Amino acid sequence: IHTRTWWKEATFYQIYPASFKDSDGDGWGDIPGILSKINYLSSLGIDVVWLSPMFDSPQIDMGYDVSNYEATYAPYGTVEDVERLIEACHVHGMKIILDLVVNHTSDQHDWFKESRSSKSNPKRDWYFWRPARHDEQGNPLPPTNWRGYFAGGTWTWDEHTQEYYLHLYDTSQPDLNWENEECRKAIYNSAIRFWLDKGIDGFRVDTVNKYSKHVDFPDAPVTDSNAFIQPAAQFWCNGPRIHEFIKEMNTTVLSEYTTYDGQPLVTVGELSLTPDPEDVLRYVSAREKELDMVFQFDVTHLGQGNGFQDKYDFARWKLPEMKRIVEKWQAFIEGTDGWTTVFIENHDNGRSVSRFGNDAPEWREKSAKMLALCFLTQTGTLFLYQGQEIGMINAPKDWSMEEYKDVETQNYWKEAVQSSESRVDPTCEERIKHGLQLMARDHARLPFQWDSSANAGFTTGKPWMRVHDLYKEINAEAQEKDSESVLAFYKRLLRLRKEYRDVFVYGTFELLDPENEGTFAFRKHYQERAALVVLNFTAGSQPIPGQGIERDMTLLASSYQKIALDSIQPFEGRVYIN
Ligand code: TEU
Repeated sequence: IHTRTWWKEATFYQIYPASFKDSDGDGWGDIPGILSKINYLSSLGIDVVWLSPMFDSPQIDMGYDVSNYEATYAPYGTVEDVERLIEACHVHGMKIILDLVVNHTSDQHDWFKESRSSKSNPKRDWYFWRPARHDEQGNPLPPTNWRGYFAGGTWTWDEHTQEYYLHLYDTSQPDLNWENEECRKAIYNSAIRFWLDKGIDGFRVDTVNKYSKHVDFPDAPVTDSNAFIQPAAQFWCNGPRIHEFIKEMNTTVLSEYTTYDGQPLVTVGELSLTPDPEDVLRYVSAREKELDMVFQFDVTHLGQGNGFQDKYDFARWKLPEMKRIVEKWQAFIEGTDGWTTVFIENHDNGRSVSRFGNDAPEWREKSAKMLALCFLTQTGTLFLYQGQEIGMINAPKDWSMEEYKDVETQNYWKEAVQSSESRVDPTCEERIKHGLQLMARDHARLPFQWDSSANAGFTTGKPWMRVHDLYKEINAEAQEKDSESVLAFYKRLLRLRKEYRDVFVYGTFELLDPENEGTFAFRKHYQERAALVVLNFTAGSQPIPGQGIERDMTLLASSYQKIALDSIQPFEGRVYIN
């Protein structure tokens, strides 16, 4: 039995500052814009706002490349604006957490500028600098053959000091050297204490399992004979000192603080590339005192190709795979002292309706409600991403690739075009385009659709990213007035999730009919209380899955107004309770 804690029952809502609400017409969302929507947030029924990076940044990776932890990106507002937002959240009974992005900084951060200035600079060792190797012909080679994220290698040559520096992400995002104690102290003071002292209630911890690398820097085995760079995550992910670092961060800094109302802070780590529950438990076991919970990405990986190189090469998946994944992480909390998270969207993924449902006009609302039923009834801490609650969908397929702004998208796209042009893989371009249309990170970054006025009411200026063509059909204002809207449905379900928290937030999970490819059904249990969730993931009517609806069950919520007893309609979802 899990002890009850505020953050287990809380619903978190992620705000992507660039795309939420612009208050001054420069085309970028901003903090005053978020403040102007505080009533919208509190009326949704959420408990915690997670604000994606609003720190100063050259925005090569949309703020996940921080150039100063103690300042804000000017178009977003000022540090005082953030203080006002913290205050406003608290006044409305909500908490607020920030992103902690400390695996790397921007190359524009003063620390890196100093580190890069000379080999003898005191901050030289705050990043990873290594000399070139040479092949048999004497040509320079990077220190390792590692492939990182964003379709590239992990080393960039620096002319000035004639060495390479390490970066798992873009070349503009050098990795901090957590092996260096002074560097860790600086991280704690600048990125963590500075904001905790301003009253935030915790952190979403970016790339939390990448701080420790194999610093002997071995080469990765060659699995792709066409390329120099090779998948190498085993050398830079979940490294030898990772648990020591996280424990230190917790005991020396985080544990000194509480939330604004005197409760323990909350931490949620981003834990990619860690599919094994035993490995995950080491991060979230309550007795280990590392993180409260982590994001685990099996669900959002559905459809992504195998491995890094093929991320956007769409791979067909079937519903039983999703069920097994859900079952795996629902079962995770049983018999352990670790907690789990529940989510289907964030700023790094395509919209769930387009990926897991159907975004055609006749099905998109149904799909959004069905997916809401699927995930809002699951055990764990619930995270929603802005726009999910109004059923926002992917960018239209007829947009050109130039509308996609994300550095990862652009790099994968370039790689695919080159591959097709050089005839190494002539169909690559078409395939990757399809994958990006479904799964690119850009889809989640389109401006929030507030109303049917110009630019969806997001900005009076020219939006940094194109607004969805369908904003007149899909927007918050219209849905506020419609008791059958996706938004109204989310609000209702969020209330029910609270009212029946025993079974929804803390209950145990039982998968029914696992092999059925059209429908998803599960039961939740908590002592005498049981809930039954039945969902149709297809555009055709299906028989009720499992053993049917038991006598003692009554309908708690349904995505259709009229239901049938022996069948479930296209993209219909229902939840029953005893
Ligand atoms: O993502 C970290 C990450 O490693 C990925 O697993 C992430 O899921 C991937 O980028 C998806 O394409 C975090 C942030 O969420 C992401 O936006 C940043 O680009 C990245 O860190 C670098 O800071």
